[in-house]
Amino acid sequence: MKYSRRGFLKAMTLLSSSTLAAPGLLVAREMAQTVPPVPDMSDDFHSWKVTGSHFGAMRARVSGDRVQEIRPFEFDKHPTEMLKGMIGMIYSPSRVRYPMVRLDWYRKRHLSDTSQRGDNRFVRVSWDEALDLFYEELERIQQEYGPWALHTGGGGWRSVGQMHSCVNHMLRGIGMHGRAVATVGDYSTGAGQVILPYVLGSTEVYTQGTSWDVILNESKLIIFWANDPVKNLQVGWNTETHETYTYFEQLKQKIADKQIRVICMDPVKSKTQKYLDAEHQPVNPMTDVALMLAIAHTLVKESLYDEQFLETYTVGFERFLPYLEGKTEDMVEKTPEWAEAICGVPADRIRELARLMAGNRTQLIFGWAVQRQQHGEQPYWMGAVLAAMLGQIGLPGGGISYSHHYSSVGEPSSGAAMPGSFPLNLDPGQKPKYDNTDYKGYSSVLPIARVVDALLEPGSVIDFNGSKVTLPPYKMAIFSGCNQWHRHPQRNRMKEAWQKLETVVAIDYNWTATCRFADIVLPACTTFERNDLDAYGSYSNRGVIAMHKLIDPLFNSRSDFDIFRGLTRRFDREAEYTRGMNEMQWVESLYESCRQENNQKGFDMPPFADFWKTGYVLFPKGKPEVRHAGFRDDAEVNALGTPSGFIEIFSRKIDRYGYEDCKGHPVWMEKTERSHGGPGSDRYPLWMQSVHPDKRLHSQLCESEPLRATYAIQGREPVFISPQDAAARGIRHGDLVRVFNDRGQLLAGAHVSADFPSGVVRIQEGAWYGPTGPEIGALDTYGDPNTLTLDVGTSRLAQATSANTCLVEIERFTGPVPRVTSFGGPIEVDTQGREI
Ligand SMILES: Nc1nc2c(c(=O)[nH]1)N[C@H]1C(S)=C(S)[C@@H](COP(=O)(O)OP(=O)(O)OC[C@H]3O[C@@H](n4cnc5c(=O)[nH]c(N)nc54)[C@H](O)[C@@H]3O)O[C@H]1N2
Ligand SMILES: Nc1nc2c(c(=O)[nH]1)N[C@H]1C(S)=C(S)[C@@H](COP(=O)(O)OP(=O)(O)OC[C@H]3O[C@@H](n4cnc5c(=O)[nH]c(N)nc54)[C@H](O)[C@@H]3O)O[C@H]1N2
Ligand SMILES: [Mo]
Repeated sequence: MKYSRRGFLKAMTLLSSSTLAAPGLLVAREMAQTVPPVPDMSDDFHSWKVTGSHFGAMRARVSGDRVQEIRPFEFDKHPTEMLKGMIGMIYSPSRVRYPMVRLDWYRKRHLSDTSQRGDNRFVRVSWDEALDLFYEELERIQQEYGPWALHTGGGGWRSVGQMHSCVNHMLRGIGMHGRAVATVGDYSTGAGQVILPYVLGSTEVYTQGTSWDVILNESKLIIFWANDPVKNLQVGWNTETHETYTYFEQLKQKIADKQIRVICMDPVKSKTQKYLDAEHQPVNPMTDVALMLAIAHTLVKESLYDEQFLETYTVGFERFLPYLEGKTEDMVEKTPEWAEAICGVPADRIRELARLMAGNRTQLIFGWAVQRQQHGEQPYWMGAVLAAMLGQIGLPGGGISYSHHYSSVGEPSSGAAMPGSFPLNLDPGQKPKYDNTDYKGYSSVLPIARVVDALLEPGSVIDFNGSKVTLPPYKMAIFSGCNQWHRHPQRNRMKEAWQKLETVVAIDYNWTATCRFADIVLPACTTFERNDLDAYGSYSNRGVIAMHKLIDPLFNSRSDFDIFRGLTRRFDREAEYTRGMNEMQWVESLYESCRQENNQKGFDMPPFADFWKTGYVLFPKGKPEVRHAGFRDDAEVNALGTPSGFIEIFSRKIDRYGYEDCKGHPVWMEKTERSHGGPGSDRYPLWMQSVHPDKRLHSQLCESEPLRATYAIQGREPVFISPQDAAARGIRHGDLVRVFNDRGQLLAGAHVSADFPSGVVRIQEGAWYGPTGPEIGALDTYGDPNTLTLDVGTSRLAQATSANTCLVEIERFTGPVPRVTSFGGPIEVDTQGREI
């Protein structure tokens, strides 16, 4: 029964030696011979500048100080369409051109009328004046209040580049001055990364998964559960390689050849389902736990579950089984008929799914949207329980994964070291100017999705992952490398909260809504306007990519490094901040440390000058791996990081917290609002999902006019709606519509599509917020879904975002059509408020 990992690796070598790496270093030149060049390359292509991005590596032709053309890097076999938006991003009319200060703040500083925030009237100032104002505010906050009064909101999708990573610059720069309120978790996997360590012993969401080579050879059934990898693998956390698309090509073929069956569990026909021509299993939104419970119920009733696996590798099944059988708690048996009424999947089909999963080598692959909703911890926990009952965790091509749609997880790591980054912390021995650790009883760290609660309910105490958090009423906030007014739910609630802030600083290259709602706005330059380097491949460690500066910073923009040099100079910490090095010295030193480390590991890297000229170093493909194989091999030696060391179907720790919204084992819980007959659906019958955009990275590239023109409808963000729901409302494809609920209202363009079932609509996250005015409730003129979403924590456990729990109604818009206010920057005024 026991599976030996070593035995498996040997078998792999025999099976697919051609795909495995030869020992030693595959140097760039050899690699070039095995990878066909991009077909329409011009002769001088290799002399074009190289750079990296979330969207992939690219080469740029620059002449006359202008980026003329951008093409995918020659090793990228599956470049994203988004590259077509790059030039439009650099030269967008929404660039922040000059340091700007909000009119009323300019007049009255921190005593300004904060209800005017968002009216978009700004006064242009010099860099010296802007940095003086910024510095004086930091001084005032630390002297009048203390570290609890300052919030540094970072941790978003700042541009790639290890030297210029802007969040690091902000944290180190501000950190030299004083302490602040920090955040923990993120908007992506807030619920998953908290629940899974209790269940599987690691976050799972950011870990390398079973290699695609293994899955393609061993799996007979793959379930993409709430997952659209073909859409979401277009971008990566570091410079994306798009390597995993090759496996999707192979998977498509294997489906056609009937070697592998793929089912997409999703309310919507996803891009992945359509690309692969896979089976679609529609499921009502937010009801996956009910479906999984009924599958588990069938496994028990038909004796299809792996008792021996549960016995050997898990704890707590005996506490879960009575719930499943309706003998405890709600006293409801979780039969397929019970589930059908909730999730909409016919009972017989549920039984069929259970038999299919138990009868085949089954790989469950979850996406993340399903945990970005109320009780988002539950589907992840229940997924793990289901996988444990199937008994295939740790087998090649079996078990469960929560990361295969992200940053080319599944392409094994080369094992090479990647370059480090500009430090975000102070150096050892360095102290902030205000070395004050007195937070006056408030928590110094907030769960990230609760940062707005802190402003609206200051001083209140909330539960979080077994501890208590006292919300600090911070007075000043600094945002860099994130777009808070895109990523956080419920705009009108944010508007109310922002009125409590005395001072807001935003640093960005784009005039986002976060800038519009700030007081001091500082223009960063884009990643194309500075020199840097990046990891090529976030998990595959495929290589190191040079990021050549293409053009000088446009307008009055500066690199984040230069911005914080200027700030730290104001309190005599510039030399400590920079360690006395300039941009290129930093880039070279990050490269050289990486080179030294790799030399010790047996990976050769050329001297810096050669690397900079060639533009890249590539490493060979890594060895395939199987997630949890070591644990399966020997559960004692390779115990999981859970309290028991085993998979926890029942968690005594969570049970002891006593949270009614996250109990000791996974359970089905009704949501505060839910479509398809759930609460609130009589007033607002449509579930709005705000998934990740196909042609943007969140709000990035929304400003790119050529790209936006490919999907906008009447200049607005599309709202996807089923033909039935559209017809019932007299809406036709291309109509301007108003989408609304009690939380807000927006204009969007109707995109009628049969990919959507009745009761489900979609507005992709990241559409730029553009209200008609600063007042609460104002109509959003472009279509930011977070105008409508709900800002509550997933549960007391994770306190993560619940953006995908959201009901709306839609109607044809017939009134006078307001212009879109989202793009094009501020209204520049003089100090008297006269428009310039
Ligand atoms: N409704 C809904 N909301 C969601 C989600 C959802 O699914 N539904 N998803 C959530 C998720 S998973 C995430 S990760 C978040 C993403 O939220 P964010 O990470 O905040 O989103 P981005 O739009 O990528 O914002 C990055 C900002 O950094 C700026 N920037 C880029 N490079 C630089 C630089 O070099 N210097 C400076 N100073 N600024 C720079 C960009 O211009 C942009 O404004 O959104 C969350 N919000
Ligand atoms: N193109 C592109 N790719 C990206 C990003 C981007 O902005 N653009 N962002 C990156 C980031 S930061 C992140 S966090 C990831 C996000 O990765 P995810 O959160 O996994 O992605 P989403 O696109 O929001 O949703 C994936 C699928 O979940 C389905 N879904 C939603 N709710 C439910 C439900 O209740 N039940 C079921 N069964 N299915 C449901 C949706 O219909 C969709 O097909 O993507 C990354 N990749
Ligand atoms: Mo994310």
